Amino acid sequence: RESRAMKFQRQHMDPDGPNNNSNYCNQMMRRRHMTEGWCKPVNTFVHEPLVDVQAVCLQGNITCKNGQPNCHKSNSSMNITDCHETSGSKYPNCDYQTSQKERHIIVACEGNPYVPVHFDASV
Ligand code: PAP
Repeated sequence: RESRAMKFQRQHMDPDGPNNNSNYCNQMMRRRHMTEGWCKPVNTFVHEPLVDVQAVCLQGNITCKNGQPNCHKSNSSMNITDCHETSGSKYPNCDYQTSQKERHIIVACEGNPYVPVHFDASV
């Protein structure tokens, strides 16, 4: 079974991207299996080395959106792509708007090793 840490990497890590293409989210949301059973409405991909994203778990500790205490905000801004489902999207034809940004990321971390398991926000 897929661990939470591996699920985070599948859903949120794309160190070599983005491919500079307005179809990025349509392709990646499908390729990373987030359009199976439903269209995941919002998802962010991070275009930085995995070690740099894992290191965020050692950076500023903050409260998560759900009130849990295990969130961390990156010291540096990172290259990300936000994917938002469009108003016309209808499962199984999931359709997304692609927006590239440079933001600080906030992730929730768990376990030993203490690694990212959830993408909370970008600021
Ligand atoms: P996403 O939130 O990164 O988009 P999601 O598929 O919702 O991905 O999975 C987040 C996982 O992190 C959840 O575990 P699960 O896959 O076993 O359901 C969720 O419980 C876990 N998690 C740990 N800490 C938090 C937190 N502070 N806020 C939200 N989810 C958290």
